[in-house]
Amino acid sequence: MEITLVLGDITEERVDAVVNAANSSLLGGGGVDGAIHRRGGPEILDECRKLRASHYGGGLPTGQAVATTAGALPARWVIHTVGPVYSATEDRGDRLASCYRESLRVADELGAASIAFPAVSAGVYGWPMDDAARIAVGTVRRAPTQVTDVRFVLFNRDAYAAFARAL
Ligand code: AR6
Repeated sequence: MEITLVLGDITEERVDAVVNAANSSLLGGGGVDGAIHRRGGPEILDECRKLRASHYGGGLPTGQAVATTAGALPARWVIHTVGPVYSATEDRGDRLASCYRESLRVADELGAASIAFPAVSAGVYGWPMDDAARIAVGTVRRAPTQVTDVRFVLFNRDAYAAFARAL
């Protein structure tokens, strides 16, 4: 597996699967989630609504992942995962690691060879960037997966620097 760091907007990545830092409603939000739905168009939300009506009536649980079309994005699929909200008093690192493991497991089911991850939980959900990067890189490196091209797409220089330190 080759791991690459990219400074930029994840919606522009030409990969098989782009990972969305969603919330359990799967019905959109701000940050990466907002950008993916804006740029990918209404097909993504349509599939998300169908998932809510079928498998995930109560929402997608934290740490799990599920795929939809990528709509108008250059990618083929969006893999939605729900990161944990950061807590200073409770260690939720396992749940954050699970987002990366489960996203790669779904990517394997799809037959994806390349995947782009944002820094899950490190925006609105408040995770300190260095710790989020350490968990992301460590988990992906150890994951049993067929994916050969993993990109972490970071939105600003501080995030990029944190992932570079973690690598
Ligand atoms: N490309 C790459 N990274 C981005 C982009 C982009 N286009 N936009 C933002 N980031 P966040 P979370 C970075 O808040 O913390 C949503 O409302 C951002 O700078 O998107 O998991 C959902 O609906 C940060 O470093 O995700 C949930 O309610 C990282 O992506 C909630 O936010 C993650 O920030 C999820 O919060």
